[in-house]
Amino acid sequence: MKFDPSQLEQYRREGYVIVDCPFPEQLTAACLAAVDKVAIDPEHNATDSRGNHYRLKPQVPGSYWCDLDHSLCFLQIELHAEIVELARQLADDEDIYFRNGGINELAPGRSFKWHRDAEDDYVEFMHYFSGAKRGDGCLRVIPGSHIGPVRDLQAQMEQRRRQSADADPASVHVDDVELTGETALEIGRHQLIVRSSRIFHSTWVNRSDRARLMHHWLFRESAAANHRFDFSCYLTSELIEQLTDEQRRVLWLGRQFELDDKWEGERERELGTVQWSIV
Ligand SMILES: O=C(O)CCC(=O)C(=O)O
Repeated sequence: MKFDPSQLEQYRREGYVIVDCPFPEQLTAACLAAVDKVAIDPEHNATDSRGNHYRLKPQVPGSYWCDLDHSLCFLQIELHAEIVELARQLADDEDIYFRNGGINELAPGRSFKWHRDAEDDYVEFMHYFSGAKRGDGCLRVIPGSHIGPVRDLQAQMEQRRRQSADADPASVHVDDVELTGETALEIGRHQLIVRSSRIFHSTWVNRSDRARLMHHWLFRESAAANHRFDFSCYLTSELIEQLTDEQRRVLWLGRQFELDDKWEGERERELGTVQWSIV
C-alpha cells in the first residue's frame, strides 16, 4: 500500500494523516489477547514509574519495556509488509530500519502534556486499539507544527498555564491548556494515525474508567545514527524464526551499526535482562 498524492500532501502540510489499518483485524485481536494474558492488577504495578504501563508490568523496574512491545504479535503489526511500504515511501528510502515500538496504556485520570517527540523528522505510527475519543484521552495536535520551531507554541502554552484556573495545569491529571489551532484526532479502532515525530501534541485526560491502549512504533532512514537496539540481543531465536526475511531485513539483523549513545543508560540497565519472545 502506498499513500496517494492527497494523503502525501496532507502529511507534508499538516504533519499527520489518518488511514485505515492496512493489516487484518486478527493481528490486533492477537495483541489484545496477549495483553489479557500478561496484564496484572494495576494496584500491584508499583514499578511503572514511567506512567505508561497501567496494567503492563515493566520487565525491569522503571523501564519503558514490558513483555509485549516487541513480542511476536506486536512485531507482526509493526513490521507488516504494508506498513513497511508506507514507511519507506515517506522516508524515500528502501533501507529503513525499525527503531522501536511501544505501548502506552493510559490510566484513567491521566494525560500526556504538550510536547514534540524529537527535533529530527521521522514517521511514527499510532494505533489506538479501541479507537479514541476525547473522553478516553485521544490525541490533540497542532496541524503544521512539525515545520519550524515550536518556541511560540511553548510560550503560548506556558502563558495559558499561568492563566489557568487549575491549581497545577502541568499535572498529568488535568487537561493541558487549549492552544490556538489545535485539533483532536478522534479515531476508530481500525484506523491508524501516521504522523511526524515533530508535530506538537498532547492528549486529553482519559476520563473513562478503563485504561486506553495505544500501540506506536517508528522507523528511521538508513543514514540516521539513531539505533536504540541491536535486536539480535533482545529477540529470542524462537521469535526470529517466525519472521519473514523481509521483516528481518527491517530489523537490520546480522548487520554492523553504531548504537545511539542517547540510550546507553537504558542499555546498561536492560541488556541481558529485557527480551521479547512469543507470548
Ligand atoms: O498515548 C498517547 O495517546 C500519546 C502519547 C504521546 O504523546 C507520545 O507517544 O509521544
